[in-house]
Amino acid sequence: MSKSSVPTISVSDFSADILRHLKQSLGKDARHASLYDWRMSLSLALRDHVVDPWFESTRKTYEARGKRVYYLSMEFLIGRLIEDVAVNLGFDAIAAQAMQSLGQDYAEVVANEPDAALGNGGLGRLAACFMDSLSTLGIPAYGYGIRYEHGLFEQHFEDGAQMETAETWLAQRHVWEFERPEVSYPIHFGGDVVEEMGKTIWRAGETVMASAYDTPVVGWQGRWANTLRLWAATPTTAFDLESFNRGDYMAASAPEALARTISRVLYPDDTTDIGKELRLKQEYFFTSASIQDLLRRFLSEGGDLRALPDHVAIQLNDTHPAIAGPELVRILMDDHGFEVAQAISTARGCLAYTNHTLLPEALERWPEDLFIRVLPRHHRIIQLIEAAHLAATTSDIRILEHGEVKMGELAFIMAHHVNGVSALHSDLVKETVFSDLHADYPGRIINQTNGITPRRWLYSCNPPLRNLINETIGTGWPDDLQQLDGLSDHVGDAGFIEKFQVAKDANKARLCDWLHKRDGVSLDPHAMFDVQIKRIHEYKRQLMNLLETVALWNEIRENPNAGWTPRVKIFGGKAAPGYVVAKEIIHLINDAATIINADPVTRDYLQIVYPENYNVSMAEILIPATDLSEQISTAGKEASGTGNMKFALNGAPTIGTLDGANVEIRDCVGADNFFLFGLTAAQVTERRSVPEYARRAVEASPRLARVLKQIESGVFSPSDKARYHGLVQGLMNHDYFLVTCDFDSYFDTQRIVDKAFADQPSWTRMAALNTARVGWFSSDRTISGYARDIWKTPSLIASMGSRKDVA
Ligand code: GPW
Repeated sequence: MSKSSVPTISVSDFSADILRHLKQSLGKDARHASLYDWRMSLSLALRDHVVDPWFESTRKTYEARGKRVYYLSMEFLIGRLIEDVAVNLGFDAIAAQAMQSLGQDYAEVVANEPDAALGNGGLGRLAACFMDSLSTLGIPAYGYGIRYEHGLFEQHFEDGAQMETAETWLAQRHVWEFERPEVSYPIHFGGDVVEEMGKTIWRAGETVMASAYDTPVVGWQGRWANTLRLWAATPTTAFDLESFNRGDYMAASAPEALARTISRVLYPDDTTDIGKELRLKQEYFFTSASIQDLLRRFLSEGGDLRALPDHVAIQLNDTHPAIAGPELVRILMDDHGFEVAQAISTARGCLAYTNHTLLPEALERWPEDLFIRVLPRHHRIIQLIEAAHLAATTSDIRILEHGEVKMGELAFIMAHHVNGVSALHSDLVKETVFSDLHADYPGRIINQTNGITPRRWLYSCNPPLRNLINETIGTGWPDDLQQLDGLSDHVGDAGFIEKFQVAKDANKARLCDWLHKRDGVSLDPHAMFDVQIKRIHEYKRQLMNLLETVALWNEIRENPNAGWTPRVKIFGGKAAPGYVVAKEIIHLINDAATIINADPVTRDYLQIVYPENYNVSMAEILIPATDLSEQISTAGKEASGTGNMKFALNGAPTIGTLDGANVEIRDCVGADNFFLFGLTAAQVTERRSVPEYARRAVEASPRLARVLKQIESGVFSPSDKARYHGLVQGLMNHDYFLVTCDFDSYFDTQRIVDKAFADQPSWTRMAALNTARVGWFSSDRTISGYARDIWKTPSLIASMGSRKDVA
């Protein structure tokens, strides 16, 4: 790959750019500028330097006449962009110096940017990492999604309970995007389907417009930039003048309100029940707009639709855009005269599907009557797709069954490849949810283990470690992460280990400052920072972590002078607003924190903190400061996990189960550098068939029985002693996720962690080996795998030259 990391601008020139934007774009001078004005000016000055690589990439893509990747995703969990752009352009040091020369605190200006939180968790963040890697690798690609007016809700705690308020990132101007008023498409819903002169016609009942907003996504060293195109819903006619003139003002603005509702808000459910009509409309809205857009692009270049699969690779990020199959078939048949079989095979040639979960409650199914009401033409096309599938195989798997439309089956049947997101998960996809379809279409299911972008998740979020790595193995690693292997040669060097520890300590100090400023909370920087941050879900077992914390509290109280390793248990994460049990778990963690943190006997050894409103930007502070990474899901339930990779990369060993990508992380870092516990996926399945397995596990563990009794009897909820009665009874009677069965193994392994942490040099060596050995988990490696095995798209970067040539 071409290497050109030398920024092409001086600090004084860049400062002048910022001042020019302050004046011309913000209408302020330096004396009157607010933090917001400075942030906007800096962003605009950076954005100017993205435009040339963006145009150049577009031109190269056009000239190559090759294939483009279209990544369709309901979610892009982006976070802030200033640092991302500055780092990728090689402008990070210059931007900081320029702000300083203007009398501004760079970190403060950067932190003024609201997170773009257009996603719930792992699936959305993966899409954002993939966009970064697609650009870094120079693969022509578009991300397609929804421009939600309100991103993921903001969380705050009232007496320990989660409360939600609307997120309002678009209340301020979003500087990174370019509005494209000329790019808009009609999206139809409802109505009926009629036959007229041998033609099938969909007479829609309702139409909204999808309008494009483009954000350039620049890759490492500015060598390439792709586009993230997000769709906003707008009415076909802004205003019903007739109603207005009658004086009916509500009716006059009704069409506008109705249309805009579609892109109003991100559904806050992460791997939990969904199935609302508006959600189906959102899915079809952005999928149809994206398909219309890519077809327009293809046809405008003079393409013959029969050759579409040679030019278009559509990746479905889970089943949320699975309607892409029927939509493409519909357009090929109804608008371009394709026969059914030809339309289906052409569409399949373009489509691939990524499965991200085996949890039954997250596998999308729509009531058939609702589906017919919203998408009558697509329902008929699904019947045709199902018939073709049944005719071509000996299968008895259907898409339409028991009055439901099964989107997983639809996506599978319409895709040329289906991939899981970790080795274990892909095996389970073959063995469980899609075993029959796997037999019908052998070879269709493949694996692409997830990855994370090392630009955001090491270079940018962890300056102390970045600098140490640079001085130890050079600066080639951010786009070739396997080079971190080179650190292995240094872990035997006491001087290197010392420096690694200094870097970790600096990150811990940064977290302490941040938390103290934000929440007034003080932490002991010498304690082990034990961190579990992710969405709150029963299968992720935050509850098991809390139970272990209470057990530890009990034991410290009984024997305060036993030489305990001080720990801070840090939790972070949101619960879906309708997920009652997850909200109870949050409440319990906060209640336990109140009691335990106030205990003078244990105060020096144990503290619980749960900062409100966990998001991408908080992760960027927490992860580099972490000593121990909690990846403790019930084996077989976490498809991959990606936080697990971020922690290991930043030098935090894992305590975890053999689940998702934990398995591959452990293979890479070595069993000695990973704290394994718990049942395997096979043992989990087996255990569930044992009668009363939870009750037995509790009876066999006095330690656990005591903790459950404390919680149930109101030790942590003195003002409402029955508060956790249901939660504890639920564990005793159902415990589907085997918290009780894995508890002892988890507790015992935590005591091994205590001992290991007490030997600081040896712990730090383990931490350094984690960093050295997880280079494989770069999303560049993942995207290379998709490009090679699924899309068959080459990189166009070699043909592009260095950034200097294009500047
Ligand atoms: F249910 N994931 C997620 F599969 O964050 F669609 N949200 C979701 O709605 C789903 C999956 C879905 C996560 C997985 O839980 C996690 O294990 C995985 O690492 C991540 O997707 C990216 O593949």
